[in-house]
Amino acid sequence: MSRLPVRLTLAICALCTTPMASANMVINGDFESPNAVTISCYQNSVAGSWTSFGPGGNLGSGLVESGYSTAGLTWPVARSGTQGMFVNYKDFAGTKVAQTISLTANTSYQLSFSLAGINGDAGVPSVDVTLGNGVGTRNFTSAANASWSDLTWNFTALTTGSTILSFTAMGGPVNIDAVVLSVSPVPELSPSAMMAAGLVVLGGLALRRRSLNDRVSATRLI
Ligand SMILES: [Ca+2]
Repeated sequence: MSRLPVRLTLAICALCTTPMASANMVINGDFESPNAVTISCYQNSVAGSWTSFGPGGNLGSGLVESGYSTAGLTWPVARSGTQGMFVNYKDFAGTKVAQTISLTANTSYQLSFSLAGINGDAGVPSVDVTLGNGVGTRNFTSAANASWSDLTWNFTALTTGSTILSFTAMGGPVNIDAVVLSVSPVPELSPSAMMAAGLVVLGGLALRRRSLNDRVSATRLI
């Protein structure tokens, strides 16, 4: 086969692949349940499948309604839906939110979430995201205000089993929303691309066969 058809085949494959959809492995990743309207912020309790931790009272972490405001502090408008998760200062030891998930060895995942601070608080929002199964911890920061940063972490699990996904405050108070954990997209060849690639390969084979025939004919003439 000539080299040109091979390159064309690869180009078509690259252009026509489509990523496979993968479900969100995190339950209640947008923190919309339970309803936070009547509890505002500073909850230190189980929220859906998330568990929020902290010393208690108004020093903990928990669901916060969109745009909640008090004492000169204004929380961000929710990145998704009408509420998010608030995790207080690192000085309030153990303030974090966590959920148990399952990972599979040698599988690549993508974690995405949004991070913001609070208008009126100068603390830098910093959060450690931690996973077991050989993944480890990665730190993320956002601007010291209520503007959301959309963040992504691509990683590969080394072992199989359940582990805890946690977000721990490492600086100023943080807000988290729109958490999505999914298996990394795997390119999948679409039917039309497979047909186009097949035609290119067949064309290349036909060209090669004709070239060989021409050479054989030329040899006989000599
Ligand atoms: Ca939300």
